Amino acid sequence: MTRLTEELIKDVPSKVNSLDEELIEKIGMDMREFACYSMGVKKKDIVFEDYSVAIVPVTSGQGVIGGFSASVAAAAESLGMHSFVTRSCDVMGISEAFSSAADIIFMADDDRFIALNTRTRSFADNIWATAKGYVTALSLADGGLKGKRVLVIGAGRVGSEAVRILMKEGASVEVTDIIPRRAEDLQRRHKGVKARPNVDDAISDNRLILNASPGLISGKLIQKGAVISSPGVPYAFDEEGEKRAKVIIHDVLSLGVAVMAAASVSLSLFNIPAAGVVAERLVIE
Ligand code: 2YC
Repeated sequence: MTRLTEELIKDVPSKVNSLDEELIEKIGMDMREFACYSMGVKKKDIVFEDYSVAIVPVTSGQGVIGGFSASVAAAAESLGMHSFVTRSCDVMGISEAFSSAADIIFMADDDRFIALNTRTRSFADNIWATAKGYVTALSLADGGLKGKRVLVIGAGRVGSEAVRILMKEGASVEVTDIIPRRAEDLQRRHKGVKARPNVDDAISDNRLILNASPGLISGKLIQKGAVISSPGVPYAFDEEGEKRAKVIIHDVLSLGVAVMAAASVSLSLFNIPAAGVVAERLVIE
């Protein structure tokens, strides 16, 4: 997944509310309801207001991204959770989160971004949550995906997870990547998945698209009436693409965070101790 930058996320806190309106228009529900729906629970099942959330800045590797913790906090807050960014980073920050009795702790290093439930020890992973969220959004935007052909652009961690989830939804999946071998690997791993060596042809041939790539996509390739769910960062579409597509669902961080929040909470509802939701395979520690 693309490493976020301060520039890419600078508008997240101010856009969380307009994102709600956008979601209602595109998929018929706000972020809070969508987060519950993506986890298969009813909006009333999760009282987000009951949860306190700590975000711990992590300085390892390439270090802290300016605004990242504040953006995650704003996304959690917009669901109704009570969130705060710890004053300290790293282990000191984790101890601060625990001594503040946070129910959920969000933290990200360069490789993984998780939401850890301190009560049930369950956790949700951002790669899985992003794939799950954007597949769910695509399904809602087009009235279900069973038996429909869907193109996944980008065979990276989110794209690969999206292929697996789409297969479970009963979609017939094509995958394309600028490195053809990565798409072929997924074709080998998932029976029935079709690798498309030519990215442009694959895009022109498909009305339903899940774009999990960091590349820009020429609008001339987009089918009229295309339904596109696009976690890919930075935003991939030009004016022509926006004119041709029926709907494009995209945001930089909030949707994945919302699904992580619902996952880290709802697993405790199912009372599965010490379980992590990594790509829907419950990892029993
Ligand atoms: O500010 C901090 O605490 C940094 N350690 C955060 C680093 C996040 C790196 N990951 C990403 O930029 C993206 C995220 C959207 C999730 C996965 N990759």
